[in-house]
Amino acid sequence: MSRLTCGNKSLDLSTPAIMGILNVTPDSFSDGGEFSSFEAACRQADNMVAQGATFIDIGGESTRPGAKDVSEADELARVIPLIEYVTKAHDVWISIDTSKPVVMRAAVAAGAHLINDVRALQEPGALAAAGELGVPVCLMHMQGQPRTMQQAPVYDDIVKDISSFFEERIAACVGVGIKRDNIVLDPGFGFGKSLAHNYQLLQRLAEFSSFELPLLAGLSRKSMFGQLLNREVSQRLSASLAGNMLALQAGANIVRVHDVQETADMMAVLSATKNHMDLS
Ligand code: 9MG
Repeated sequence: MSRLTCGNKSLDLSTPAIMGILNVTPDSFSDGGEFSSFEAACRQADNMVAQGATFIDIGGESTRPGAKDVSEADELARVIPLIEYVTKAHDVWISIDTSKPVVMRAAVAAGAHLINDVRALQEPGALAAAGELGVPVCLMHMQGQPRTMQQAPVYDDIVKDISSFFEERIAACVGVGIKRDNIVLDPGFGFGKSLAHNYQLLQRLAEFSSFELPLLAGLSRKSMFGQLLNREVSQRLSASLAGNMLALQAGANIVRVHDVQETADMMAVLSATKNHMDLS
């Protein structure tokens, strides 16, 4: 059974959990800066908790293809007040979406429980910081860097290549004292993957169950739906729900989404189907 622990907090992931996305960036790829004011971001956190989010993933750096770098000071100024607000207002898991060790340390000091790093703790000092902080980590696979990652990504066998990366990063994490059970794996949909790679990954997602670690799927509103359907970001809800449902059926334990209420409804249908004998 998958269980994450952080201090006296413990989360059983045998029932899948929703991670609500809260980007506080002026240029984030899918909410387009909608929550860049502090008040709006607080209300969005309140809504996501009320709608059933187990995690609120707070990020101050956009990782969309071609996004500009953000300074440490700007990232801290965006995320720390929000972490402080959510810590006080809600009993919810807070994940900090960052690759910067300084932000990791300040975020955990402010109340964050999990480090969600799209660079899988490969930036200088990040691995050591995560080891010292002792919180769960999510290791995401990305081929290349956000600025260039969509320029002709290549794999021999996408699942084997990502699995080798996971093995190396898990060993590095365990080496600095992170408990293996506190590692979440994420194949990184849209991060250095072609359209065909993304759909192959979704089809083969269950193969990552061999790690016996929680699996996170980040599919919400991604370009793999926009490209397939020729839909703008705001028109990708149905496709995101379909993708997340497939991911959950393939064993995903956490889905990272913008649309918490709609995802919770979809998950209720999945759960009722799985547990129909408990229904009257
Ligand atoms: C920050 N971020 C953007 N997309 C993501 C994804 O697919 N997974 C994770 N873990 N983080 C993401």
